[in-house]
Amino acid sequence: MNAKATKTQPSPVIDKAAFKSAVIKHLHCTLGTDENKANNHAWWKATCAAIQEQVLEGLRKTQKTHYLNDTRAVHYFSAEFLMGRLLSNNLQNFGLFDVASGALKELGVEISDILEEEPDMALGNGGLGRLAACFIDSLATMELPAIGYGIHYEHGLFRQEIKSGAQIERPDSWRDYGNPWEICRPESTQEVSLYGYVETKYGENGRVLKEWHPGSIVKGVPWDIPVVGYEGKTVNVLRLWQSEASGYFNWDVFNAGGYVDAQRENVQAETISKVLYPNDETEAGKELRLIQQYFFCSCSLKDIIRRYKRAHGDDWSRFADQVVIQLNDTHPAISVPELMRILVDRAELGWDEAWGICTKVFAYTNHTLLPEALEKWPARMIEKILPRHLEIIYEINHRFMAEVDKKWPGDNAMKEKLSIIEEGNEKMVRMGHLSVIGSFAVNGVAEMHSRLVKSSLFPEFDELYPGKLTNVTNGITPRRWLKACNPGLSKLIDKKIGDDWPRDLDKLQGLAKFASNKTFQKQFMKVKLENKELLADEIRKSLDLEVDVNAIFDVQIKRLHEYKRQHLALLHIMALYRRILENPDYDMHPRVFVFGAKAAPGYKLAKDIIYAINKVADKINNDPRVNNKIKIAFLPNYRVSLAEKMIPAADVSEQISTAGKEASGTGNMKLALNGAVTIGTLDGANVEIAEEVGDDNIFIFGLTVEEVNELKAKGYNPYDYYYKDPEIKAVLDWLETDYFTPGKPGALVSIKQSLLDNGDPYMVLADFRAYSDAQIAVDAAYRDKERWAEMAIINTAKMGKFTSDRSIRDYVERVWKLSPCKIEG
Ligand code: RUG
Repeated sequence: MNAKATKTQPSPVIDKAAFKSAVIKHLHCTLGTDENKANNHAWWKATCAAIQEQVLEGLRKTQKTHYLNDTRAVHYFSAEFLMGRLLSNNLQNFGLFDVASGALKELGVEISDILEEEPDMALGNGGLGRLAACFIDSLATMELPAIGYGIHYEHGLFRQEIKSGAQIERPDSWRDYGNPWEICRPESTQEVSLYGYVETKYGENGRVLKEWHPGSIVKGVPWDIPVVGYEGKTVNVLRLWQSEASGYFNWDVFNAGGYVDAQRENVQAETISKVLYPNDETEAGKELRLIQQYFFCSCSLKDIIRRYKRAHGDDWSRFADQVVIQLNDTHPAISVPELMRILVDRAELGWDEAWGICTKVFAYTNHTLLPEALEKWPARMIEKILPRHLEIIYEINHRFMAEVDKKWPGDNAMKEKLSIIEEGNEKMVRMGHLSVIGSFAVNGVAEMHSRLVKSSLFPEFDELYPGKLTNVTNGITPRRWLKACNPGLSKLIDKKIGDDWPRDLDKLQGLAKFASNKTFQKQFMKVKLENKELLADEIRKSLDLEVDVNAIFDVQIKRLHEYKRQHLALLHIMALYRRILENPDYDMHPRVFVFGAKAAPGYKLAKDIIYAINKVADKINNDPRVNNKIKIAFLPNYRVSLAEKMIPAADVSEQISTAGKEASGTGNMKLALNGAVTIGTLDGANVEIAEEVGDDNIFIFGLTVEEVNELKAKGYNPYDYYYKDPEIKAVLDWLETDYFTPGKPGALVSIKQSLLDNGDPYMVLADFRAYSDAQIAVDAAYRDKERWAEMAIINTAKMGKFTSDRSIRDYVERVWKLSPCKIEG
């Protein structure tokens, strides 16, 4: 009994015949090949070019409409945009996926083969960069005027290879064969100054004028990537800046025979956008990274101002009405003094007027409470690279200190705490404080995280600026994370409740009433099984490992970090293995533990954990005594396109961070949306997922934030757990032997050391028993097929809250105050 479907799929803008001729035209005229000679790569490029015709037409109309309407727009500043692949997404959003697939079939080409040709645009590390990508998708879908601004990295996040169990980093060369989506806009090139010194002059009426004499100037060349909204009406832009030397080479040096020196200058300038820093949640502390941040912020601000001036000339009074800039983390925080510099030094506005504009333009998103991830730059480094900006930061701070003194008269400790400048051996500039002070709104990314931002990270700022700190819970785009990546489930949902859920995810609620319907359960689990078969193929191809699709697919995919506790999962797997060795009849449903994770190259313990997972996998996967009850698959090079294959196949979603450490998580939302049941701590957005799905449809375990803090306060000693729990002791001691690393005793010992001698900073041992008990409950629940199917369906049905459209709606209402702009025609 199917619900009446409301037909709201995007209607194809062209038909199959027209699409086919567009593909052939591009094969011939753009690529200079033909149907007989073309390989999959050429077919992919020709297909991209065919759809790009529609994309560019949409872009032209959108830009014209926004210009004519002089729209207020949000400018999303982010050092990372983890876009993944675009072809399938763009086809889906134009309603052309089936058209393209049919056209290609008639040409003898399988669309699934050519989709695999597209390199991922991996211009981000993880959650933060992928969030930015989901947000620009939603902004376009909701017809909101928006531009994403970032860096056109030549090399995105490193490609991970696993050699003898260990992570090896290889460069990612996503543009080696060109990127069919991007358009270079040399006419909008900007210049960025660096280094040098500041001259103080005196103007009319004794006004102090500051002139920055830069030591170096580089060019920022923009590349535009069109961002197609669902139904293809609004096409916004992601503008990424590439660095270049400002004069191709220095002709004087060249003529004097110094060609190599001249080239060196080019190389230095081009280095700025060469590589993405592969750090997630850790402070990079590198001069080049600060230059990268300034480079893209400066280019973007100048670009925004150029556009504003085209409409408003030198009248700055409307700037804050037209422009809102969202700072994605502190990475773009240097924008605050940069805008002040432009307004005060260049436009010659008074400080108060300039500050008034600035603090109406910027809003800041905080993504972490981890102290090591809160950016601080040495003042002397800023002084060297951006001497004028340091002066401006000091001035902002000086005036802010007066505000603090007004609120807490004479309280020097408070001043020290809140100051942008951290005094110590080395003076540091706290970018978080600068962002809070320079913004009109500050948000955390999940309810619990935002509460902690208020209560423990910035409590005094909350007191000083009531109402400035707020929450916007993260979200994910259902277009990519269900419709495109899980066509089986999408079609089943379309049939059951209609096909308008990709725009209005709350519609999935309509599935809840079928959760206990046997027929629907069978259909739902059949799709899951088919997806598991596809992932099993991938595991076979990638690891030469056979896995049973009737086993529980237990998936943990995220960056590797101690706080995310992949090592808790590992200890539990070792414990299961030990139970089986001790009792061959140990009763458990077969399980495939699937991992995907990259470790920052300099993060030794994270790399050791990857090594340990692979070594334990080698042993268990090949031990006949295990009788296939456990398989472990660590899939190398976790990235967006791999996530799209893993997520639809997951039965269990591992979200096991130490409570209070994961700001939100977004993988948790993607997995639940695709019918995986979460085993997780009360951390980040898990809390809200639990609220949505209800206690019966999630496995929550472990210490709460309050309990973590209490335990820490009274003195946490991991040895208490080691000596008290024989299983914990046994698995930790096992790590010291050469059982998993024959001939190399001690190869895994760093994990034991971190959990005992180093004090177990993320309380893995404290949560181990609760985790193991929750896994026993998962096992029992899975064996009741109907009960499990019901849980899985409820998870999909209750994910409406986590669409990034809702996040964007919250930003629009609470922060940006934007209006949609219809693109006609
Ligand atoms: O760790 C956080 C995730 O919890 C969150 O979901 C994501 C998006 O808000 O951002 C991640 N994050 C935090 N990435 N980098 C940082 C610190 O700079």
